[in-house]
Amino acid sequence: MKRLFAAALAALFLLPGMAGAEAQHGGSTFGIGGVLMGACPSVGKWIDAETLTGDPRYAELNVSRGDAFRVFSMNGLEGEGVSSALVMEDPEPPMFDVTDASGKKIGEAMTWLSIRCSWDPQPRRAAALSTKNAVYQKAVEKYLAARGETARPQIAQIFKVDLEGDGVDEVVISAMRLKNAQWSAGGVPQHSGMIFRAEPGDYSFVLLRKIVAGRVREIPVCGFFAGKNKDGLPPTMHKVIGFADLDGDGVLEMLTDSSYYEGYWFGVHAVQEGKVREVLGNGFGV
Ligand SMILES: [Ca+2]
Ligand SMILES: [Ca+2]
Repeated sequence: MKRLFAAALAALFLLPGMAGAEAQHGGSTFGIGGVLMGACPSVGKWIDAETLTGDPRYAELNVSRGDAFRVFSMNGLEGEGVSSALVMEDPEPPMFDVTDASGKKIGEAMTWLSIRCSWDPQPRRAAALSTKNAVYQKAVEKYLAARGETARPQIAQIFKVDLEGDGVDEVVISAMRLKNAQWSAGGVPQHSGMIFRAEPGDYSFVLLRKIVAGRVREIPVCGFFAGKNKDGLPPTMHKVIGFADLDGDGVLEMLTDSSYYEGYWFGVHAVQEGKVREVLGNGFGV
């Protein structure tokens, strides 16, 4: 009875001028590595940064100086603070920082998630698994072979995470063979840096392993395959940078960083009916 009364009271105060679902949801706004990615005014509705900054209908969700944001890494909540004003300098994407009470920027790394929303965007955490895992080595080898790639599997990251919260874990793998890429001391991929041309046979991809209708399926998230590279393409390094529920439906989206010669791209990928779709992306470069 008490709850019913509270709900009625909330509806009374929140509903005028707003759709019911959006009033309860409150919307989200988020950036990765300081790049404004977009907003979700409601569950499953993805607004890109260009629309968010240009369409007056979304002015409430746009970033202004002093908005409350939380900053997350793969390790969880890194801090809470307020946003700077948006910096709009073409051709760069809109950028903003989040600073703590002492004015210090939160998130030293390039790839942290800054988000403003009313729910917990990280209700479940991903666990990093050993990249030497034989089962996943075999899976990647099979995936490459099916694409006609003869290069041996070279796994960079493996994460175990329950995306939907249905009690069944998904596995997200990034694998790459980029002959001239930069790797950190710990064997973690860093950046494809200033490599102008990929070597033949170079590859880099992110794969979701998921049980769909009782069967294990491998669903591509994003990928680069140089093949013989007759066109002389630079390599793209794809890697996983996080998992978060950005639209408030309780399902985690996959966040990726794709870097290439003088450019980078952050992607937000959602699983929809057994497929993976890039629902939002933003970055810099040609
Ligand atoms: Ca699951
Ligand atoms: Ca979600």
